[in-house]
Amino acid sequence: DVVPIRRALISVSDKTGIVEFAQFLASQNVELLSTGGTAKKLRDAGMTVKDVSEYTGAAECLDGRVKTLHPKVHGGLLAVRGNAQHEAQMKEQGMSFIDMTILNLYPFEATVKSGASLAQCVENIDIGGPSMLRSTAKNHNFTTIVTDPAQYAEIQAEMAANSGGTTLALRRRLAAKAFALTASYDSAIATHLAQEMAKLEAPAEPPTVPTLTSKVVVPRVYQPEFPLKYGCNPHQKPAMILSRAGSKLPFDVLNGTPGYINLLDAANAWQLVVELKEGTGLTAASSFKHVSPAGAAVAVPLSDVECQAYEVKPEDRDSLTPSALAYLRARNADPMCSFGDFCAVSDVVDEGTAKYLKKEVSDGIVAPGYTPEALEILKSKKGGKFIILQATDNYQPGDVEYREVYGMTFSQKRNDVVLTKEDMTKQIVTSKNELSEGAIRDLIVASICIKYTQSNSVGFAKDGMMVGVGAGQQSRVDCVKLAGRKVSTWYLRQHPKVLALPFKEGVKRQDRVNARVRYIEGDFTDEEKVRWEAQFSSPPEALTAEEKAAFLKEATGISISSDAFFPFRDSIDHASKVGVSFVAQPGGSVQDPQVTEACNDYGMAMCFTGTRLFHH
Ligand code: 93A
Repeated sequence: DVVPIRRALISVSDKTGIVEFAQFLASQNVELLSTGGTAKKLRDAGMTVKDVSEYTGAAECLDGRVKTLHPKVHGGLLAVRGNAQHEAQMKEQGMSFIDMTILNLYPFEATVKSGASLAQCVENIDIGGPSMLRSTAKNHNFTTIVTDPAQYAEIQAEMAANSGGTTLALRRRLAAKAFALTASYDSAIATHLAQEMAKLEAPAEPPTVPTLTSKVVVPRVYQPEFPLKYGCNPHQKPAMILSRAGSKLPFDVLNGTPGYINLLDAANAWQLVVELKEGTGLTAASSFKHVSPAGAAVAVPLSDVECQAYEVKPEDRDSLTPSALAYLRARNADPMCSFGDFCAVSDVVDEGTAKYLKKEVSDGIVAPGYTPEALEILKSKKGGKFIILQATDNYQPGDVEYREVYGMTFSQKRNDVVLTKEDMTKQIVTSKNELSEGAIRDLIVASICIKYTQSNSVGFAKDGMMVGVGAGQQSRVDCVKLAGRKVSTWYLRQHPKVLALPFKEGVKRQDRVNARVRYIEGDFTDEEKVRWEAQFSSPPEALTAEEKAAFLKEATGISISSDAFFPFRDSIDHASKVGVSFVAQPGGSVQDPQVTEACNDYGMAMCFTGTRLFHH
């Protein structure tokens, strides 16, 4: 795999060490081609070089913008050695093999740092250099790309040790470095141009904006939108919401005063329902607490037992609109956690949904619109303080997101991956390799839900509804245990003894929710038990461990999705205890075979989506 170097093209902006390296190449009988400034430097040192323009027959032009952009250069670099057709075409067009390119790029970042004008910076965007770099690096089976004076010594040593040739290992390593270089070069250009744009769009002077408590200076790339009472905590003020200069916010505030965490919830809850609707074609809703979903669901009809467990009167069931149904399901994944939630609905909120919401303790809602009746009902909630946000029509967030933490500004491409049926079915790795439409829908629901859940996360779904979300645990198996406990509680809420609990008149809705959960958990002290029993007309008989176990055995057909791979089989072992039949996860662990075997042991079907979904 050693390729001898017979001809090299040298084109460097940073001419450090180039004369010595070129002299070494000449000593190995390498013919040297070179561009204007580089050729002059080498000739001044007494060397013989051929101008690229002499080789191509095309003069350098346009102030040097076109020097090496010529088929004879790229053909010489890209031709596959030993390919008869390539070689015949080269001959026809008078091309010669070029075996090595030594280049470094126009100093774009140094020009920016020097405070040069935008025009000067733009002139320092190298076009020909990266093109040759890519051609040479692509064809590294035969060609060697040298991009940094720091590489000269190593290459010289390698050529000396290999009779003037380079090894494939070295050529491949250099090619990888070269592509990394153009990636960061282009990213620096993109960042600088975006910053220049923001400067153009922002007001000339940074405005000072009054907040509720004092004044803040707004960085130029932002424009102030509205003040917040405080940030994450009451002592974190001033606080405000800004938008990127030149763009709008994704929501209009129709009622109430949203706080910092409300808006974080709204941003996540809204994206989640939009994607759920796109992914399933069904109306969707979500219920958020502390920037993770307590529940999320699509509008799938309720069974009789569910109606009882979720306190839906039989006569009301048929009049539930899709929005009301989706929110009712989202709220009933974990109604204890959903207390004081921020919710999102994918469709226009109607009177039925508003009436249902009115009964629940909730902080606010985001939706694409509200009927006049719904708006009136919601506005009267919470003494008029219920937050109502309307999502902006056709809002398009930027492709890149920025966030500042402790003086560091992070930027990343937005997580705009769309999870579809294809992701759930393209790589099913278990012996059981068929998924029903319902299972596919539930895996999509669970996967989209965890995309908006603080990591690590796993989520369980059944009948288009999340039935357990495990958020923000450092170990994956803890997520499974936490969410698995929620699944058991959700399921046991449908136990006949739970449905029959004899609540006294006047016990509030949320107190009934909490009392049922305590009944299922069953771990009262004597004192707690007395207080708990006071809510009932007669003391309920305990729900025994045996009764719970027998009932839970009936739970099956549940789907689980994980935001990253399962590192051990323990998560599957735990999932098997709460009726899991279907699993979606990215895959990619060294223990994938053991995890797959665990699924096979329990007769589960598991698909690898190939997409990690960490969220912070
Ligand atoms: O202006 S370019 O974008 N167009 C070209 O065709 C071209 N060819 C080489 N930049 C081009 N180069 C760059 O010129 C190289 O990447 C290198 O940085 C520089 C070397 O120019 P000189 O040899 O004239 O100093």
